[in-house]
Amino acid sequence: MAGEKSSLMKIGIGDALTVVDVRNDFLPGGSLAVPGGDEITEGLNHYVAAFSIRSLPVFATRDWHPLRHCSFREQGGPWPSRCVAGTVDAAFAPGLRLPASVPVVSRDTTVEKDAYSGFAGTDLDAQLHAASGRRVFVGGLATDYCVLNTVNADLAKGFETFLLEDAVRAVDVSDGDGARALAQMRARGTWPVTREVIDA
Ligand code: VGL
Repeated sequence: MAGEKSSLMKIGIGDALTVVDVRNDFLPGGSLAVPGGDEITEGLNHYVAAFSIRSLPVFATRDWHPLRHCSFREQGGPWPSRCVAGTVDAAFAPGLRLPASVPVVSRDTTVEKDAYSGFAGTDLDAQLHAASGRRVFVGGLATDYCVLNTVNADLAKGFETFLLEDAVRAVDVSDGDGARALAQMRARGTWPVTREVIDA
C-alpha cells in the first residue's frame, strides 16, 4: 500500500500538516518521556519546511493543562502531571522549527476535560476547512495516544489522512501499543508516508 501511494505522492493545494504535541514533557527527561521522542524533530522540521515553502497550512497542537488537571495522578488520573500551561515543560521541543505563522491549537485547557484528539474542544476542524484542507498529514507524539486519536478524528471527519510514520513515536505503556496503533490507523484507511516520499 505504502509503495503504491508513495510513488505518486506530491503535496499541493488542499494539503495540510498537523504536528501533534511535540512538547518538552514528552521528550526524554520529561515527565512523560516518549522513548525516542527527541528523534523526530529533524524529520518534522523537514515536513514543516516542505509545507511552508509551498505556502501550505501547518498546524501545531499542544497539551496545555491547568494545574490539577483531571488526568494527573494526584487527581486520580492515569498520567503524571505534564504540560502545565505556561511552563517550560509544556513548550515545544527546542529543536522544532515552526514558523511564527503556524497556528497553535491548545488542547485539554480545562481541569475537568481529558481528551487525546487535536479536535477535542478546539477549532482545528474549522481551521482546516478555512485553510481548504482536504488531505491531512499527521506526525508527532505520541503514536498510541494523541496521534492515534487525532488521525481517527481526521478520518471520521472525512479527511484523507496520511501518517508520517518516520516522525511519530509511541509511549508504549504496554509493549506493542505503538505498533498496534500504527496497524489500526492503516486498517482504517490512513496512508503511511515517509519523508523521501514528500521529497519526490
Ligand atoms: C499524550 C498520553 C498522555 C499525547 C498526552 O500527547 O499523546 N499521551 N498525555
